[in-house]
Amino acid sequence: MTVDFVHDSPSTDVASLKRSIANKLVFAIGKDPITAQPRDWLFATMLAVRDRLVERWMRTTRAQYSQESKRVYYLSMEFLMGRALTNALLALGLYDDVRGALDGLGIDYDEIDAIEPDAALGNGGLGRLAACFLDAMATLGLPGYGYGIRYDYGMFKQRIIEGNQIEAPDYWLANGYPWEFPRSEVQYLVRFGGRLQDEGRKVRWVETQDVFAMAHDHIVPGYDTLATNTLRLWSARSSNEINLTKFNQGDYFAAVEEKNLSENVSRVLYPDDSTYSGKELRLRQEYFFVSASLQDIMHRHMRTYDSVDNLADKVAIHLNDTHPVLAIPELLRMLIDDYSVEWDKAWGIAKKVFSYTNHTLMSEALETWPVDMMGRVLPRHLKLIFDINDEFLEEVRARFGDNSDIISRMSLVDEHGERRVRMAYLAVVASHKVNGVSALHSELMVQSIFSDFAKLYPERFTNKTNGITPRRWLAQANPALSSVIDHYIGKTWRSNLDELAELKQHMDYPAFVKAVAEAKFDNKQRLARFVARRLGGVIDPHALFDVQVKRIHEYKRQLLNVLHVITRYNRILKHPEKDWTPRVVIFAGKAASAYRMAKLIIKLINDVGVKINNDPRVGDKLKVVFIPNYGVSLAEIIIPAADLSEQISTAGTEASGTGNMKFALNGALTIGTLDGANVEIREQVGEENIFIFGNTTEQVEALRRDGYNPRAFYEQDVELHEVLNMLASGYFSPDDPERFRLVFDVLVNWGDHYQLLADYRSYVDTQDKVDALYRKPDEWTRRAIHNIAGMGQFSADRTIREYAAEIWNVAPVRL
Ligand code: 26W
Repeated sequence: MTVDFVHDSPSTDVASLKRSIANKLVFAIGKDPITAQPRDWLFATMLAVRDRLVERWMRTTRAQYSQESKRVYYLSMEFLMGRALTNALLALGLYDDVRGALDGLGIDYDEIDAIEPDAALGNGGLGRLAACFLDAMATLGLPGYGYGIRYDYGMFKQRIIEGNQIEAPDYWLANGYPWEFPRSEVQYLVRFGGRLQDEGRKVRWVETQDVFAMAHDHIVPGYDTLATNTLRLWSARSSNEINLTKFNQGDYFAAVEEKNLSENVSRVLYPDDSTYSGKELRLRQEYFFVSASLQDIMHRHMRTYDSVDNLADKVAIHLNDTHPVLAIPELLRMLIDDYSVEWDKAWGIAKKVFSYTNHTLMSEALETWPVDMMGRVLPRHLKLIFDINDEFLEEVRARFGDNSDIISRMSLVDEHGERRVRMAYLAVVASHKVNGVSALHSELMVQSIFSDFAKLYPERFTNKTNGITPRRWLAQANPALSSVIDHYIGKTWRSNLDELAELKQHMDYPAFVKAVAEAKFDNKQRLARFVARRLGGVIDPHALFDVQVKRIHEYKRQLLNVLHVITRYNRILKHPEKDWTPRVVIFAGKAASAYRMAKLIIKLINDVGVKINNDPRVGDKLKVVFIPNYGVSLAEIIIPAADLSEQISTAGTEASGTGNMKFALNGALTIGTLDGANVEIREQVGEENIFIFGNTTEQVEALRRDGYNPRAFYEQDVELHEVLNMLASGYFSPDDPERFRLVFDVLVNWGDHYQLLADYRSYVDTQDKVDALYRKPDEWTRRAIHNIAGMGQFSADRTIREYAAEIWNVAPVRL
């Protein structure tokens, strides 16, 4: 560019920040400070801070172009970003300055921070992992792009009314969202339905119903680096504004109806991560964002290189679970039909571009789309999948012989009953790497769902143990502990988490141990205040805070936790004179709206809480709290306050878990099974610093294989017997004695699929050991420090470095 282009680089001293915020309030928000509301100040501050990111963002993008960097595109249906403001300020190193600037304007930072809406565009672990990965990619300077959907409604808001979950819509965009840049000039046409016209090698896809995908960009700041990445979210825009004929005939509603229908595709996040439901709108959502993203990727590539020949050298596309797997036939479609590439070459390119992460082994959550439906919605893609399958099954025959068993087991199309496309198999066949998310899960993955494929493509399967970003999950969520750590080992752990190991050297300084304990106590007081404000209940920060927060699922076994709570209650009633270790058992989490058992578990937790919390014989010895509306921002308050982290899934069911890492990083001790990443956490912190209980994967398997009789546990364990009888007899539901009969039946009479009763005794006995240790506060804190010190391995930076080197083959951009 030769034109003289001058703009003001925003300064970052307190006085300039103050002026910027004031200017934004007046000129961008259009508010007089006399009448400005807290939200006006929040938005003004966000805009002022965003300004400080834009130049870095442009520099990063330019550097990627000029260095012809290979880029990685992380395709995910979910990004659970949470709040953006504090994260950006910490990344920029401007946190204290902006606080000061606001102070000078008479505004309390904490007050405006608390009203920033969470970007809650995800369900749980998979969505939050995507957000942590974006943070790590930016921090490492990798050219990483997130692509997803800009849902109008994110994860529903949960209210608890009379102990029941009530869902309310999360219209997070209601007041606008100053963090995003709408790009109305970046729109791609996405087509559905129609029919195919065969033209030899190419196929014409005609008479489609079309919708535009419009880009919205979010800045993803790297921590303590100029590198700044992009999360691009697509929102649906009708392709035919309104139907003018109908409009002119005076039927205004019919005229806008079509527009509304086509824009529905980005309306709402599916709030279910437990069961695959096979709804057509979901298929449309998946294709919608995948098609827009691939068009965008191809557009960017062709602008620079004008050839598809080097696509695999410059583009890596990562599939976050199977939800974006339609990217595979979509890339083939574009290469073959739009760029006239022949099949073999197109397929060869695709197999180098894609990689895929599996996040669950549970069959009920694996996506399979009816052939019928796919044929209607995406006829061209179905045909391409059949073509892939033909070629793939040839390979299977060549390797295993013409064995019809193997062929039908491995086929991308399940022919039993209604024919269905197996999306996970398609992902495996088209990806050069397939990974699980913990050592155990990656191992089980190749032994179970992908065992045939692992024989055919052994080099393809690998492990990438999950990680979390220490910026949000320690620096931002836990300033109290962060400043203690800073004092002893300096501040650079934020981008090099392995340095936390140095904390062990200070273990013998009583002042250090005391400071860590005090930070925990501060955080417990902070949570107690929050609970008092929100729920009106009083909890004592001196009690042991025993915390289980995550989606409500039978496999995560919140019910096992409840069985222990009731056991403890019974013991207290029998021996009120004993010197009990006071506990507050804290739950939070959402249930999928159609998941009846999960909702019943929420009701049970609340009913048990009402009984115990109001029983004068119990007093402060035991309290049960259900905190509504779990999400990223609530996690940031709860996790730093935990003494004990409940990670108690049936061995073999939790792919990794990432909450487990967040708790340990914040100095909670884990009580957990040998499941997911718990196994690796134990290796890192030492087995004396974690409470492991229950059956191993092998033992769980053996019980399933050889016959498991939960009733025997019910009959033989006196305490368990009593607890279960209380559920069945309506002890906790006097208003409806039958309410929890179902829980009893599921556990005692209907096979107890997740084997709670088999692990009950071991769990309860281990909880006794927890009590004993908590009575030695210094010893407890020392073990907590071992946990903090052992978490270096679980930084998302480590995980992303491994993906970059071993899967994506991408390198940092030089700035
Ligand atoms: C199609 C319905 C559906 C939607 C989402 C089924 C399954 C999912 C996700 C795969 C569920 C999920 O979030 N899995 C979690 O992924 C985390 C990140 O890898 C792991 O830490 C958790 O163990 C795993 O449950």
